[in-house]
Amino acid sequence: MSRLIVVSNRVNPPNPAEGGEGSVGGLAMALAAALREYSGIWFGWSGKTIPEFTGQLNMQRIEGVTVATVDLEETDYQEYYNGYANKTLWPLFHYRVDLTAYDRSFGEGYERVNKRFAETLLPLIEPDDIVWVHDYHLIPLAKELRRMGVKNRIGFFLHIPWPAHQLVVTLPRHRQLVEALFDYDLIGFQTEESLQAFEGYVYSEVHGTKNARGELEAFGRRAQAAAFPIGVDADDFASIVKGETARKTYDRMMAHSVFRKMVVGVDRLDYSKGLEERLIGFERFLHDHPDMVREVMLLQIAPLSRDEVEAYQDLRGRLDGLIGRINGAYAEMDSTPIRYVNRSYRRDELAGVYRAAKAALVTPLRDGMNLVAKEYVAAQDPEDPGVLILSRFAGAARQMKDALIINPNSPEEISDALERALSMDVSERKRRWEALFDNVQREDVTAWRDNFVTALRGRPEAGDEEAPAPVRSLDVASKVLRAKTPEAKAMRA
Ligand code: ADQ
Repeated sequence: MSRLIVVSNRVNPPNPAEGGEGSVGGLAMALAAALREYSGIWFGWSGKTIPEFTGQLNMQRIEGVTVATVDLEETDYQEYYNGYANKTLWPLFHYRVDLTAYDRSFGEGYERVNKRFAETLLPLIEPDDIVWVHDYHLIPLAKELRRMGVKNRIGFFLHIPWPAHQLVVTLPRHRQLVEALFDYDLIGFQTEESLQAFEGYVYSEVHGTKNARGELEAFGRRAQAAAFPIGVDADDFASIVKGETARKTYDRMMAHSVFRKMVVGVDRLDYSKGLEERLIGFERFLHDHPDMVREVMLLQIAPLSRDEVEAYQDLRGRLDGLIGRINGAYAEMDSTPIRYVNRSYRRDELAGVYRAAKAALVTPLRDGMNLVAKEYVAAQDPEDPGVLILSRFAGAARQMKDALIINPNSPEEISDALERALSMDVSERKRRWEALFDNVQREDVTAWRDNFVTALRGRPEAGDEEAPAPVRSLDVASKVLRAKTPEAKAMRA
């Protein structure tokens, strides 16, 4: 069996001392779970900076995963990570053109670091390995590896949305970015919507086509593109919620919310997550339902993220002001409507918090998927589940149709959904939760990994009689492969 080499910007191996996970973030959570059972290597940036780049690899074996990391220069960190990744691509791909910085030095830093990553990774790649590259930080990595002669199959998965054509073209050198994607054999997106937006760009901007095998052809090359919605380790989550830490956390949360129903929000502090809109919606709810003011509280957990970037500092200031205003207006001597926490928690603590919450508010303005929505569902008590309120702009909304789906830009919709969630009878809560949990469990992180890896391995080279059958039509394949149905199992076998 060939080895799997996973490449991502940061490498966060699972750490049992932290409740089984590394640092906060959806990608880290997913990859830690995905690599747990796989033989292979996880390669990326160590998170450290040094005065001058050396390309020195640091190899470690952590919890069954071989981890290879490299340090970056301070300029790399500023231009590639804080710059092109977090000030250019992240806001643009989340439809925030107003926050997008188009600075030539960022683009140069991005290319330079991808080249450095490729040079450092090269000696680790063996002929049969397959390479799986993750996220917007590393789009040009395959291009660099191909230049160095790497012929292995290389796949790319984008964890964030692929935006509409009109937005992509605002990026200087957008063609080069898209062309670099055609050095991958397989390009994965979270949703059909992102896939279609990407295809739309390829057809109308560079006059690409789709061939009879369902591959996209452009720039004189071809690549397979499909949607692979990411999931969580649902069974693991459902089991850790029964553990001691989760139960203690649950008890503590229940004790702190006696006579009150707790609503929870858990997000990295990021402008894409719709935190301000959520708070304004909650304020609207308090205004619309004065009788509920003493009966409901919102716990918002929002660990700081990318706090060297100005847009994040600004958001933090606005949230502080908004929460102060709402608490000032609606707090009583013995109750505060919003409890706001800027730190991260262990996974098993979060599980206990989710279970104690009667509703979860997940209100991103744009989100590739949103794993919190899935974790919340996985952590519920089947006999008395809470209600998920979910933005239609989260990728997860495509699969989680039994949530209360809202438009986060509408305070009224958030207010109405809260009222509905908190007064919903147990039979409707159970019916909705069962449908949601069924999906979260079926389309979990293992299915996501296996579907992607199978599709990456699966396409035969022209004239290769020994190779496995080609993935059928991509549209069908992306739907079939991601499911845990007998047909999908047969295709994966
Ligand atoms: P993120 O933008 O980081 O991920 P999300 O999918 O919600 O967003 O994942 C956040 C993860 O961080 C969750 O697993 C959550 O439990 C964890 N987390 C959040 N707050 C925490 C806290 N205070 N303490 C501990 N853990 C915390 C990106 C994309 C998403 C996509 C994922 C995976 O932006 O759209 O779903 O990658 O592909």
